[in-house]
Amino acid sequence: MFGGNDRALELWKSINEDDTVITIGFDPYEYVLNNKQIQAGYVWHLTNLHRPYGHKNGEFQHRVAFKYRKVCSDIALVIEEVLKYLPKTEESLPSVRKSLPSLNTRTLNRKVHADAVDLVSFYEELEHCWQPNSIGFDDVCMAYKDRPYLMQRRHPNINFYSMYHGSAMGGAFGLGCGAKLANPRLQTFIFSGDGCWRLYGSAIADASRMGLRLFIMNNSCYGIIEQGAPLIIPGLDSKRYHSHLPNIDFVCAAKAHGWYGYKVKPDLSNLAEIMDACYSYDSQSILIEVPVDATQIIGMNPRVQHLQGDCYL
Ligand SMILES: Cc1ncc(C[n+]2csc(CCOP(=O)(O)OP(=O)(O)O)c2C)c(N)n1
Repeated sequence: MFGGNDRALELWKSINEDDTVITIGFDPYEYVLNNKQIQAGYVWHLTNLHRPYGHKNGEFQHRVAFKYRKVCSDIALVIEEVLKYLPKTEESLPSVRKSLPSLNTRTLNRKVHADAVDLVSFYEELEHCWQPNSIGFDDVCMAYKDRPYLMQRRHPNINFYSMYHGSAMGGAFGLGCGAKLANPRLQTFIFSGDGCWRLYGSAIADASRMGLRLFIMNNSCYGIIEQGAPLIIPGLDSKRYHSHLPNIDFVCAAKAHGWYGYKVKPDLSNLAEIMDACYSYDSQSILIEVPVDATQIIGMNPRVQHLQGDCYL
């Protein structure tokens, strides 16, 4: 749902009583189900948790419209067994990844203001840069709907985690620190917004030698609010969104806190060099400021469709 590509959303919306859905783990919360029940005739829930968060009597029957079955055991073992019965698709082979068709059909606006990067080109270029043993986190900012939307498929070199369930701005920075502490050999990337930054920015000096790679998607505003508010509170004077943020020079901020700082050029001509630096330096933390135009809408936010009246983004 949130961050889903067009084909995934189309399939999800088409689910009906004739379908079976197999969930590997199950986090049936608002950002995934939009407060609706899964409409499949049968939902199989594979899990290793006896009491998953938000369960009723250990189960999620209340989150599905029809039949529900929970299989609680070693998930890997169950999947290995199940896969024997599913048809093999080429998609599972990393070698054919490059030639796979796009799963998106919307036409995206590529015209951004002169100082900003085109996000489509930015994320596409990054796809060529990921090296093995990388891990990434999307903070509660547009990156958590845009990056997965454009990336579409899992990259063999990097596992990404998006912060939409807890949805507390700034949380990805803590996750990045945790991942790096748990396994210092992981190349750890965090995608955060200039609004999210305001929740942890004062703490970055303490992480200057942790070898973190922090991308700040800087659009001088709470972009998700700016994009969502017209749908959620139609007719409200945009001044009352309170979404504007005074600009910060993030490269200066990085250097002032003992980090290295780079700014991505609008034409992306220095992105490869910046990524080389990310993979070359060891324990030195690096901040990368990405100038972004908040009017460029990439990933969908289906969640706003049911957020009306008294609600929180
Ligand atoms: C602690 C907290 N406060 C408020 C929100 C509501 N909220 C969700 S996204 C967002 C804006 C994020 O702004 P920014 O980091 O600049 O990212 P952008 O949307 O511009 O990409 C806000 C205020 C939240 N999720 N968490």
